[in-house]
Amino acid sequence: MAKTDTKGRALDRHGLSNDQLRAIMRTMLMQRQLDNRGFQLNRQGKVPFALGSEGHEALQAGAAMAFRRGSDILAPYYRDLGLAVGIGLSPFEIMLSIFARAEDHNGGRQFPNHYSSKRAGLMSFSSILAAHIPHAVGAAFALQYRGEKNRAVLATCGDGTTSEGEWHESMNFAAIHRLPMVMLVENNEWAISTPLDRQMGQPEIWKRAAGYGIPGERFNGFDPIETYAVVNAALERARTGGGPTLLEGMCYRFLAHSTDDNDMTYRTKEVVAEHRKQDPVPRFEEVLIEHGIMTRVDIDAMKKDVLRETNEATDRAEALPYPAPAELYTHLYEGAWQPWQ
Ligand SMILES: Cc1ncc(C[n+]2csc(CCOP(=O)(O)OP(=O)(O)O)c2C)c(N)n1
Ligand SMILES: [Mg+2]
Repeated sequence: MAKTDTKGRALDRHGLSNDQLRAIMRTMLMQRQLDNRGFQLNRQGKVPFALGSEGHEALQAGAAMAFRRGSDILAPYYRDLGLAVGIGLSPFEIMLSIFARAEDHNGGRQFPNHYSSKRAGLMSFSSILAAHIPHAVGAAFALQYRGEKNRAVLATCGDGTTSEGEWHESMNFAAIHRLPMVMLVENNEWAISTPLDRQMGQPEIWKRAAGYGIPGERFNGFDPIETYAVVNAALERARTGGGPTLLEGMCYRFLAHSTDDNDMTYRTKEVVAEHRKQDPVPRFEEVLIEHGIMTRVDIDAMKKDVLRETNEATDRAEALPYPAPAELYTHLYEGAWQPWQ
């Protein structure tokens, strides 16, 4: 794993322009702001549920930069707020989902934080762990079957999800057919209250790639540039007929699993504080300042702008109506059929 500390060294930017590096910074700041807003709205009693993704910012913003808009497909999981924003969902679209308003892409009927967008190539998914991985494999198989070159599927999940049978079956199938797919595992060391050592006997998930006969790699998910480089190389291999890759990005879940979880029942404040020292957001701010890509003034202005956009998106979405009760069965049954008929 490369070092995130770049002090005194030239920045290995892996071909990323200054504009792209600033875009990564903005995605990370937006993710954190929207994350916090979800928790605040929940505590204000305005939304029933929110999921945090603090600690995953660098991993998701770096991976989003490697995603090719307009041709790649993203099969994400519920903690992928930064990936959703990074591939082009607006804060307003995120807020429509969190508030479950009728104007939301899913009509306000999905679980909060379960965004989808046909425009952005973001597949709809469920909260059932690993259920979306066979869907991702199916999408990759369709690309191959139709001979659609230069397209790939980026699928993500958490460390705990790799214990599911569907995960293994999907990896096996993807490997056999050399599908254009990247399986990106966001290893945050926890599956709600289950730590890694209660989840698997071999804690290096990337090593399972050898068992499938595909390339595997672990990387530092607190470093967005390293993440970009690794995910980009794997996506490029997938797009050009080189088959699937298993990637494992190391990060940490700084917040509780969700607004319904109290993490102090299974870990201590001290342990979390120790991991917070690696917080990828201030670290990346320092990297950009150190290498003259942004100044502290630029970053503060960016934070203000992100807050303004988040506030506007919140107010706009909150003012909109819920789906109408009469719409309850729309899209559930074929045609105009209703279950009481
Ligand atoms: C099939 C299934 N089993 C259990 C759950 C309950 N559950 C929801 S999230 C979660 C933990 C998942 O952990 P991980 O895959 O590491 O992702 P993280 O939440 O850490 O990002 C569990 C057990 C579920 N949603 N689906
Ligand atoms: Mg986890």
